[in-house]
Amino acid sequence: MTRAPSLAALLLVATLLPCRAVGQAPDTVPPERLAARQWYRDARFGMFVHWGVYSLLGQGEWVMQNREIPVGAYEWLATTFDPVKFDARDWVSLAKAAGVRYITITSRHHDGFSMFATRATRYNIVDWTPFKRDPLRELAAECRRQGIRLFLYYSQLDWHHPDYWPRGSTGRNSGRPESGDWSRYLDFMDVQLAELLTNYGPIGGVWFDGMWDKPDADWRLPHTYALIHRLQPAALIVPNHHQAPLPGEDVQTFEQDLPGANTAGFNTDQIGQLPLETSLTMNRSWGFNITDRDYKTPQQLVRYLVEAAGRDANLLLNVGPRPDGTIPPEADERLREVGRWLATYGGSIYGTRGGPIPPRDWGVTTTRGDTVFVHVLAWPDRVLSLPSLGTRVIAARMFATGERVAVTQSEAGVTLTLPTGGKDEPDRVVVLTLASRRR
Ligand code: FHN
Repeated sequence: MTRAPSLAALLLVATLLPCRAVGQAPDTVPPERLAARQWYRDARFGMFVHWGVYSLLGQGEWVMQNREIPVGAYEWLATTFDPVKFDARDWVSLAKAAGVRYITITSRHHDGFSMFATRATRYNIVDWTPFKRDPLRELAAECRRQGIRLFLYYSQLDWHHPDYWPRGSTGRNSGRPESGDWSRYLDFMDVQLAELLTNYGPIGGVWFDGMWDKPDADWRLPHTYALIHRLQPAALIVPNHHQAPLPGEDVQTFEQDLPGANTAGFNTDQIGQLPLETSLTMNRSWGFNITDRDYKTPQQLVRYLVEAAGRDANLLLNVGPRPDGTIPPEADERLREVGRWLATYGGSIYGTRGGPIPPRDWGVTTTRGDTVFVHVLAWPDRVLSLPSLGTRVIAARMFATGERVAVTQSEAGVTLTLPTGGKDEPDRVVVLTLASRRR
């Protein structure tokens, strides 16, 4: 890996170079980014990792805000962060066993602490803690070694930085001076983003979060997006701003909701043309929460993955590692369980697209070429009626066993007679081979 550029060079890269790119017509998406979007849609399943100083308190990643911990006290807490049991190989091997194709890790969350080596502030894991190692560097190397793509979560919201001013809806009781220079804060972020996209090899993309704290502020997005697209043309921009997609973005992400739903209260119902993703907690917390035992069952997680795929969306399933760097056993076993399911049924998820039948009470469909996978998630009866697929079904069989499924079809639709067994399966997958629409 090349020697990290000086802060001056980074400032130049971060502040001046993007200007040239900004002139481009919005969204003329270069081929390598289109290819990266395709890869992303085929990947279907990622592992989200919320890990940082907040893990020490075991009350989730919002503890600084929720307990109104002043900057000084939180800075002291950060000096005690020493995750000696962190092992990138363990994390990536678990991700592989789970069947995920990419990992999205918090390089910096709202507490403003950088989980990577940076020249932009000493408030980072290498300079501020006894750990002195750069977990992102180790993870990036191990992801390359095991063929997993690494995405970087980057918080635009900052409860620590003095220049995050004027304050937004949060971070008001952090004891910072009531002053600051917003453009200096934006420069600071661009310098860090330049480091993240220069010092860690090829990065799958940047997962932004926190803009909703100051929705009316000028976040200088075209500038920052152009910087990212310039430094790594294949890197995808995944913004969790809960709005319809903006120019320069590559993925539309939803949180704790399937696309189109809004039980969380902040997800938009405007679904654009970009690849889709939904992020989900395995219990109720993103960051490690020692008392949050409300874990979803492996069956519920498999079903959510399938429901997302049936809506043409990826699932980004979260883990909140413990302060020593280990993965909670409840999360470990659930990831491996989902991985075992994908080892059998992965062919009905990876590389597919949602549809052709929109989501139904009984389940969803996914498709690839002339094959349609009917995911029967909840259906008490043997006979299942489907609308017309626009062409003839020439064969139907159970995905796992190959058992033939009886089909009757007319212009009005298709009726499948499901086998009696398998009702306790999280997802009974019927494979329909269609007469090619091409012929
Ligand atoms: O505030 C964050 C939260 O801590 C977490 O990172 C989630 C992940 O999608 N996003 C924000 C809440 O919308």
